[in-house]
Amino acid sequence: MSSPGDYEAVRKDIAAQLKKPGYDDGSAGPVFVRLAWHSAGTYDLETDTGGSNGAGMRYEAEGGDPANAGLAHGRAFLEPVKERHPWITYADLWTLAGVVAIKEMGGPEIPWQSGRTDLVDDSKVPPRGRLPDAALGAQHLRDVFYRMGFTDQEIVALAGGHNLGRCHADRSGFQGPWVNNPTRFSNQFFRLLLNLEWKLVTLPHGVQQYIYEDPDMADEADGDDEDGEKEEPLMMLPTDIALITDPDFLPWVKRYAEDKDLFFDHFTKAFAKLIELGIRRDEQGHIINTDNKLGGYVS
Ligand code: ZEM
Repeated sequence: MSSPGDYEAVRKDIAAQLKKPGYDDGSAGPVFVRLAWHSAGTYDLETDTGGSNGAGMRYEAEGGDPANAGLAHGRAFLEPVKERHPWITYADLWTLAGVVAIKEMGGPEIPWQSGRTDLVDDSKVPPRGRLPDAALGAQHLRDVFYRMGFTDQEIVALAGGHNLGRCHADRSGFQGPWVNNPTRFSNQFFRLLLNLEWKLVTLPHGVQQYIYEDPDMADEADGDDEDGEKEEPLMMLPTDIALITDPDFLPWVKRYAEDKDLFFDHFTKAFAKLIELGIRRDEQGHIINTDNKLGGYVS
């Protein structure tokens, strides 16, 4: 057990949890990033409710939201870290895990501050339905992200999170990775979004998504490449395609596709803002609204 407040020790243990042979693409990193984002993405500016403070996903009311399907894997992967550092709150652990994973996968260093507290019961978890629905379009993205206080530019930057990980048919209904190397953070998502020909397909269970099938794959009748590994088509969600069909999102996609440093800079700022939504701090960085309607009582 580390001494309370030794976040460096926690960071090291999170990093040590990333490698997961046999799970997805061999890394827990992407699901940690999604866990951090979904813990925060419930924020509603108008009522000042939701957000990463509280860690409400431990309760069925939030954890069982179909939008959070699969995130139990991420939470379970972090249990050994919580056991070694029992003084850290889940709300801090989940946000820190996202930040550490991004960095370890080649992404930027995102500023992170501690002090979130965990709800003691489910009476103050945010209502379901606040997270985005990938089957919808640009208006829906604005409805959801403006509600949190984000701009069009920040929406596009944050959507760059889809450089990482994959969709799972048994979680969201969608299937496949967005990029060739889904455990390496880069701006490839934006380049592929612009440069490949995306074809709308209906999966056997009725879900619609966009795919790109590498023409070289057609030669390999059994779908295996030379290494004998399964090739699978790259994919885009309907909401990802909305980023190139919407005239106000498209210019940001183009800029991030051209300029990785700009993308990293804007992603850093937007992600740091995301995990601080609903949290107010004093000059020393201490959270001053731990017992407001967000909940956030120390457990
Ligand atoms: Zn995602 N995301 N996301 N996202 N996301 C999925 C997976 C991942 C949307 C969405 O519906 C989905 C952001 C924004 C948005 C990640 C990061 C971030 C999946 C697949 C869906 C359906 C889930 C599954 O089947 O496991 C929508 C509509 C978004 C609105 C713009 C933001 C913001 C993110 C972080 C900055 C990541 C890393 C994954 C991959 C998770 C994994 O397990 O591999």
